[in-house]
Amino acid sequence: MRNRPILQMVVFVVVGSIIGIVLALLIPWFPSKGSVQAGNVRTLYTVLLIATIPIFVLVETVVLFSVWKFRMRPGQEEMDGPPIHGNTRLEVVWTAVPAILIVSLCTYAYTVLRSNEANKTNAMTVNVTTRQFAFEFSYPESGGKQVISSVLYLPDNRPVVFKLRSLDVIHSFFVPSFSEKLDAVPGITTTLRVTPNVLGTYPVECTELCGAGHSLMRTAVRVVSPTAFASWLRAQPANAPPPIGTTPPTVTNAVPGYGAPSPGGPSSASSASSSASSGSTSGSSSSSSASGASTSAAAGKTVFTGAAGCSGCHTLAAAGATGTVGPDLDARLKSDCATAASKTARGATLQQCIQTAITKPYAYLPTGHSAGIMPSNFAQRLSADQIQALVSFLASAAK
Ligand code: HEC
Ligand SMILES: [Cu+2]
Repeated sequence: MRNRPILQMVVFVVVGSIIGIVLALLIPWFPSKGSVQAGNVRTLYTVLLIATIPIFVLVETVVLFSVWKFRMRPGQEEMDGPPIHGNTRLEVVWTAVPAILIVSLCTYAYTVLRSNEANKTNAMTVNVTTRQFAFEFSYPESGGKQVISSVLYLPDNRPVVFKLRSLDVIHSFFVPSFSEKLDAVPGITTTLRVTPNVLGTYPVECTELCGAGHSLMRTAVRVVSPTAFASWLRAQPANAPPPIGTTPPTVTNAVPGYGAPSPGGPSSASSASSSASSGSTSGSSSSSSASGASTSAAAGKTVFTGAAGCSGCHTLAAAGATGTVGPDLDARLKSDCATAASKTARGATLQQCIQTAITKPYAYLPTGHSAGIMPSNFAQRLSADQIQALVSFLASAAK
């Protein structure tokens, strides 16, 4: 009866594995399923659970059995264990079996990854622009108009290619129900592919600690029928102002890595401009023409209406700008700059005031406006000449 303990262990392992697998499959590990990719990931996890639980139960059973069976009994304190050298057959088995298991699980996981990341035909591109602390979605394929939304709308059963960009720090775009997640990294464009296949509304979260407002960086994705999506897209205003708190799309043209790669390097924001048209002059050409005061003001208008995105947020008749996010520069710039508090914080002359307002926007906050909305990095993003041109342009345009 030398084999009795082994038999008992085998029974124990089989029964324990079955109970363990049933329990593990009963646990709802994942949020509701919303995409083709999520289905693949879920199947992968089920296979992993079924493969790993018996191994766990086997190892623990042998460990506990040995601890119990070979424990030291009274009177054995001085005794040594039996001199065992090894067991070649056992060693071959416990090396080969795990090796085969790991190689096959890795191969399977790799095929799932490949299929989830595969290029699908008929895919729709959606640009995801992240910044502290919001997501902005824009739809380049919306019939020639610029559609921007703070809620992500997607048609059911259509592959989507997300192009992720960041305007400031690293963020991470995560829709738990899609089982897909990717970082948005300043300076580069990252690509994520998802095919939503269940109608519904799911949370979108930033999963990279990106600053004080990180926990608020959330929005929703609404997967709707293709016809509902088409009519939503049609109903969106063309060239609408961006959702409050997000940077207008024209600004993103000046962000390195945004849009089509441009040979002129990060600061040349000439490509990928849709609404800005000729306005998005590259840094070099506008600065070379900015010599005299009047040409400088003209260059300033170009910067104002172009890639810097000023006109998306400010109203200014001289530039044909009608933005309403920031102060109306026609109505307020002169009087705001004339207040004592502004003179202290931004400098006494109108020129100094404008210069400071552009390079250190929150040094003084005009009544009714708060910090954190006007981008604070124009001093780095624009050349000194471009800022000078903006200052002359605004000083001459302010009424
Ligand atoms: C995302 C929206 C946004 C963009 C883009 C933007 N601004 Fe502003 N701007 C604001 C807000 C909000 C304020 C008021 C609060 C503050 O000063 O930060 C402001 C304030 C100003 C002021 C001071 C106005 C006053 O009445 O005191 C000036 C001047 C100004 N912006 C110029 C510009 C220029 C030039 C650009 C482009 C290079 C620009 N802004 C881009 C939102 C924006
Ligand atoms: Cu974030």
